Amino acid sequence: MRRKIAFALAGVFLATILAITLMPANAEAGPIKLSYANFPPAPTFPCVQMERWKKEVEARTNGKVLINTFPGGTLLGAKNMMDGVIAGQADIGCLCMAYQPGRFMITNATSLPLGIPNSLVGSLVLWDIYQKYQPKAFAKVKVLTMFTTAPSNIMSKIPIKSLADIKSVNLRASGGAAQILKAWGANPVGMPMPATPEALQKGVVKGLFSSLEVMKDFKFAELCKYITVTDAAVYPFAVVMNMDKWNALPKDIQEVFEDLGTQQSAWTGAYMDRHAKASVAWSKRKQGVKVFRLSKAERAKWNKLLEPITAKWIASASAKGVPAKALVRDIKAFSKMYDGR
Ligand code: DTR
Repeated sequence: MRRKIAFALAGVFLATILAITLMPANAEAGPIKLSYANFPPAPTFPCVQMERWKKEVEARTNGKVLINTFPGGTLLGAKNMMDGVIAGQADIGCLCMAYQPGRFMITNATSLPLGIPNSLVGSLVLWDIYQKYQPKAFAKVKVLTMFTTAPSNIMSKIPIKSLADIKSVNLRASGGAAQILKAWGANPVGMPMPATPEALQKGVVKGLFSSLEVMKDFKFAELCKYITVTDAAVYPFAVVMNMDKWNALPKDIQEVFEDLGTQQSAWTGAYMDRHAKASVAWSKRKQGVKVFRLSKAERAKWNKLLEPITAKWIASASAKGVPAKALVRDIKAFSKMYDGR
């Protein structure tokens, strides 16, 4: 009897050891955890799209992947996002490419004044441009998605209805958009978006040039009581992942991320367009903001001043080896295609 019990116990012991050694490594290690850094505050659109992506990834991988999000520059800031992800300080990061104009010349061409009508079209155009041209600037990372803002407009503390009104006014803008303001005679002051609330409060600038959802998300409508509709240029964004972390992902997880690339671009574009409209409505209703539309004649004058910008950019970018002419042609053609014109 004793021997039988001893055998049975030995059997259980062996089975347990076997079960432990044969258990797949992943089941022991638990879910794959990835950090995702973002530079602006949580309620703003880059972070809203980040939370949406996180939710989709966690659902589509049945919890095999967990995304830890870090909004508000808590892990990486606006200007060290790309290098921070390359160095592995964050696994994933969201960056505004316009803040480093020389580094991302190909994708930043989408911020030229080429008439991209909205964020949905801009986002799909940018994603196609990235895929077609495969810029070297992204060779050290895996690009998960790209999207753009809605077109930029002037938000200001003083009414701006004409070129005379905008002359020498300090307005905040970044990247290529600064040239647009300069062409209109304003005095562009460059800084990333998270630095703008303080600059407005301190009076360093009298307004800014950006997509209009920021009137609500940053409460700029409390200070800027005027909007001048210019619908002039979009700002491009990218979401990038550390290359080693990407290479270490199982194939089925990589597929989930890749499937989300275009979908996330379109989702963010549509969200941005909806939200910019809601922000203007809120600004008018709750904050008494006035919206100016330039007369046809005035608008023609403003547009005329922007014409040399693209030609000048083509000349200087071509000199640096960028296929600038083809790029501008493609951006215009893709934009028409997605806009259904
Ligand atoms: N227009 C760009 C980018 C931008 C637009 N909305 C937000 C919100 C949060 C951060 C950046 C942006 C800009 O003016 O910086």
